[in-house]
Amino acid sequence: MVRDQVADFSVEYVQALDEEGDLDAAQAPDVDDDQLVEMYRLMRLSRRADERAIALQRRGESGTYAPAIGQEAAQVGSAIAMTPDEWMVPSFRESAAFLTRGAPFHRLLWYAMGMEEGAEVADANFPPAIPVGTQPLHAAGIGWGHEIAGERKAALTYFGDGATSEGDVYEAMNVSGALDAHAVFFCQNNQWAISTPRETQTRAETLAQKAVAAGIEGVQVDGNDVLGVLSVARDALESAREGDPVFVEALTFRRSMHTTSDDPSVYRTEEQESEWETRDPIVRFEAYLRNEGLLDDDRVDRITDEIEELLADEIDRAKAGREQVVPAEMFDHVFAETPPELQRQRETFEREQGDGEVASAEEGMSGEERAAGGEVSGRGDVREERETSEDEEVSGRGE
Ligand SMILES: Cc1ncc(C[n+]2csc(CCOP(=O)(O)OP(=O)(O)O)c2C)c(N)n1
Repeated sequence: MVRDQVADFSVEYVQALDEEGDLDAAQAPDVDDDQLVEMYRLMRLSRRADERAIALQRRGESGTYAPAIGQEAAQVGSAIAMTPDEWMVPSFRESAAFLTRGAPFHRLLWYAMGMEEGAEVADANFPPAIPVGTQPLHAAGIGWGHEIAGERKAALTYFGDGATSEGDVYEAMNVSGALDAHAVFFCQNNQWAISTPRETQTRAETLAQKAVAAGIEGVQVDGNDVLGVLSVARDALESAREGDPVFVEALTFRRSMHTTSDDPSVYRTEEQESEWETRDPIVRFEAYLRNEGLLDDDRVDRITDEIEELLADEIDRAKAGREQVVPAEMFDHVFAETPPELQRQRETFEREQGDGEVASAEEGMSGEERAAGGEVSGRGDVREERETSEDEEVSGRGE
């Protein structure tokens, strides 16, 4: 009888900046001073943007929103490692990653407000995926495309710990391994899938080891350490660009609610929350930058003021755009050619909507214009609004 061990694996854990803000030089990525401060600004921008989005929802000015509060290091550190023309394939919680990639905040708000314009595919950013764990398949497809085309590019997809229990996620990793897809699977293990804790999500000791069965590399990183994440994401992207996909598990914590429809106090304790408060990604990074002499009170105040001004402006843009929306347009972007049943639904919706201003704009349209998406529909105005904002570089990245 033969009885041999045929497989053995381990999972590496990476941390560059510890909880006190001390840097392990051996793990530190190469980043210049301006980039360091920019990463700090993006993390602060993202947190504040989420706070403002929650407040808008509470005032009834926006729909459901999924904040990334607590996950800024995981998202900023990974998104900034990508080149602008590499595809980001996000879930519904990637506000910090969007802002890092230059998406304007008003577009995230439009999405939360239920506007089609917020879901536009722009600047190599896929729209947020609401069905849990479906988007890694898209990244696998894009990544396989890069392999076929011989392009040195990679797609990076974001998903949560809960998504790793979905078959789609494993299938995406497996097919990527088999076909040399240029894909990075970036899991933000924020400890909760709504009310399901990580402990009951899976019996696997790490989520990163889920890569083993797919035959691809898996690595764990301190997801509240922006420098560690940057370092790991850079390596993962480099590897993926060569046709070797990587699974990254970023250990982090969702500090806030799952979405604005959720109340975490129902399922988790204050002790759990305060334990992670001490590992806040922004506090740690700020301590490091202050130690390095890259931040002081004055600079922090200036960054705070700039962020407040930028967000106030973006919220005004979001609201102005919302005023011009024609709700019936939600039917126009489902199929290239609207099938008769959907057209019937659209007409019923328009008839029953009874919104004076919108109805009169719609009444002014011929059947042909309506079928064509309608230049007179008001969408043109929204587009103009968006173009203006992009021209003026009112984005997360612009100063
Ligand atoms: C296929 C599918 N099943 C269930 C849901 C309902 N749902 C929305 S978010 C969520 C939990 C997701 O948790 P996780 O993947 O850890 O991501 P997180 O929200 O923590 O970022 C669930 C079950 C859904 N949107 N899609």
